[in-house]
Amino acid sequence: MIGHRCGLIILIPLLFAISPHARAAPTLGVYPNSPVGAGANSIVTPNAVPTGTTAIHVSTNTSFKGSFVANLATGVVRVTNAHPAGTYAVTVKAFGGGDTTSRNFTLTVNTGTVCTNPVVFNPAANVTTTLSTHLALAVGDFNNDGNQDLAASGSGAAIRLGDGLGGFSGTTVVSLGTLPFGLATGDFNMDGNLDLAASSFTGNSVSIRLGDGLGGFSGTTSVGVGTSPNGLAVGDFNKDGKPDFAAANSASATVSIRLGDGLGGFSGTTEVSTNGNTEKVVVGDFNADGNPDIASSNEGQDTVSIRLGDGAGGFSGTTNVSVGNSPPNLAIGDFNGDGKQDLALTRFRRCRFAWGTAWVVLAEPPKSALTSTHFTPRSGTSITMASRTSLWSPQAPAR
Ligand SMILES: [Ca+2]
Ligand SMILES: [Ca+2]
Ligand SMILES: [Ca+2]
Ligand SMILES: [Ca+2]
Repeated sequence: MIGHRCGLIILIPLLFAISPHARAAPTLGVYPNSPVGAGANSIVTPNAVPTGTTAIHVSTNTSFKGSFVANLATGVVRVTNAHPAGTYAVTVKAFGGGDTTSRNFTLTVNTGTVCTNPVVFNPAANVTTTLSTHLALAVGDFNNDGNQDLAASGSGAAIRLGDGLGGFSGTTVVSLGTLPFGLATGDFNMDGNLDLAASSFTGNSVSIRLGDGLGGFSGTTSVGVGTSPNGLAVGDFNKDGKPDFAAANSASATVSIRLGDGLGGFSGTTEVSTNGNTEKVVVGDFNADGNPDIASSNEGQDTVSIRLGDGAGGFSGTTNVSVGNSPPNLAIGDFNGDGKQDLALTRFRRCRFAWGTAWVVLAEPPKSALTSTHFTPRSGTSITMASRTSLWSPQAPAR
């Protein structure tokens, strides 16, 4: 027995001496607090390059609707389409050797020049693709040149690279599952290049395609979800620093939650019940507890379901907000500037092609006691849209 004890005492320090670097925690430089204009892009450069790092993820609270991507070699964080205006505490998390290291900085998104009414949008050139129909759109900087690019799904995803002046070019079409009604972006393998996720309505799955940072995408990963998935949203639901996704399943009255491994893979079987006919899903933090929540539009039920996240990948609650008019689409924003996240919904007037307004629903206090009256439809807040092409719905494809 004495001999065994002596052996252990010698062996433990010896293991550390043989492989000190295998257990070294990843390092990150210090990031400066940085400003950026609303709707603009920016880069935030640390004072040192990362070491021992195999993946980096950048996150902030769910009010921020732009995107972050970190370069694995340099640690530089690219901020794309920063909005809305506000001050955000940003966390940069490095992974490596089984350890993590975090750095924080403040991103201040400044309000641009205040527009005087009426706001006028001038027509720009149409972007053409070879797809016969267009089912969903996503925006991101796919070739890392600082200009926002477009992905449009139909029979695959057409990628068009922006020139920063409103023009787009390219011929890339990325293979996807059938009927991709939902499209979302994120850096799923955390290599610093934006990737694509697309729902497959008839495949009951979500296609994951990994970006090469040059505008190309590859991979054949297909993640099983519920029945007839439509809308998609990306968030970090278990707060492990790795992007996850939520898929709205229109035929199974659920939202599928799948957790990312930071390498481009997803797992899990969580199905969050909704009020039915679930078309779209968005990620917010409606009770302001720091855990991402989800809201789903339930077309045909005339409701929006709010489900609160536990920060571990689970969701609870039964709140269904009556909004009427079979909302097919929804988006999150703070439309009255009170710091609470509100919802905007498109109206669907039963008649397949006749819609023309967006409906704004404002969140009401108190946040700590969220009920179905928390989100109150406001009369007089409809926004008249120029034409049906201004507000696209997957339930009424162009014909
Ligand atoms: Ca670009
Ligand atoms: Ca990536
Ligand atoms: Ca996660
Ligand atoms: Ca929450």
